[in-house]
Amino acid sequence: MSSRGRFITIEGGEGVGKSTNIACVEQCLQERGIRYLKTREPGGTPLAEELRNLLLAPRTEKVCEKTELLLVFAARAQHLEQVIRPALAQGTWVLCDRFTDATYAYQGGGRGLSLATIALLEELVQEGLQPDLTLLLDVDVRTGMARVGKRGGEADRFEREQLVFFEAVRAIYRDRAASNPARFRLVDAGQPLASVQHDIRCAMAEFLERNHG
Ligand code: Z5A
Repeated sequence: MSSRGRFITIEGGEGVGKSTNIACVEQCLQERGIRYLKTREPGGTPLAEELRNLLLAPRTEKVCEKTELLLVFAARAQHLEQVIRPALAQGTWVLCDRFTDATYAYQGGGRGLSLATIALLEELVQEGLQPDLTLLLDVDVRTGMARVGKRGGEADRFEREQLVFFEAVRAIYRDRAASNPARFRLVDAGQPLASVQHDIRCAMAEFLERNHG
């Protein structure tokens, strides 16, 4: 039986460059010949992608904070059972664009829901499963928002939030990284792209050294 795969997540607030940089993480895995699966949250299965669409679509009806939280965890439960756990059990590594740290940051920090409530749902859905490595891309909020503005396209329900929301998101992300240094690697995403990718490669090299001898 092959050994359990490793679970890597990439996180950050608006405009940190997750989509741009996830390819760099993939390249590190490919160079080592590691079998991996790239996925994302909310989403990753047909049902969870439908829930993602419900979550992100701008709408006139106010979405209650608890409704949002439950939708996020409903999508996660499906994703874990259908995709993440089976892959890890087969020895496939999982690279996930956002996971539960985003829930603490967006629904806890941004929406102001209790972190203890989030922890309860986390335990219910994850039963102790945590990422092995979380790359947190961090940039000051104004810079990130300016990048998203330049990228263009129609803003989703989260992207329509204001500075104060994203400051709260960033604060929770940073707190979580500071209180869990064994799992998190904080990357300064305000640097030029080449420097960001250099730091990601260093973080990955260190992790691979320990996890893929
Ligand atoms: N959400 C939630 O509320 N609760 C949860 O539990 C989860 C999620 C899991 C969708 O996520 C939403 O779901 C998300 C939170 C919520 N909120 N929003 N919005 P998503 O991950 O799909 O959405 P996103 O944040 O928009 O991700 P993204 O598309 O990866 O955006 P990004 O991080 O900003 O990445 P980017 O498109 O690569 O970069 C933005 C621009 O900056 C782009 O033009 C780049 O060329 C540029 N860029 C990137 N890096 C640099 C550097 N270093 N210098 C200069 N310019 C750069």
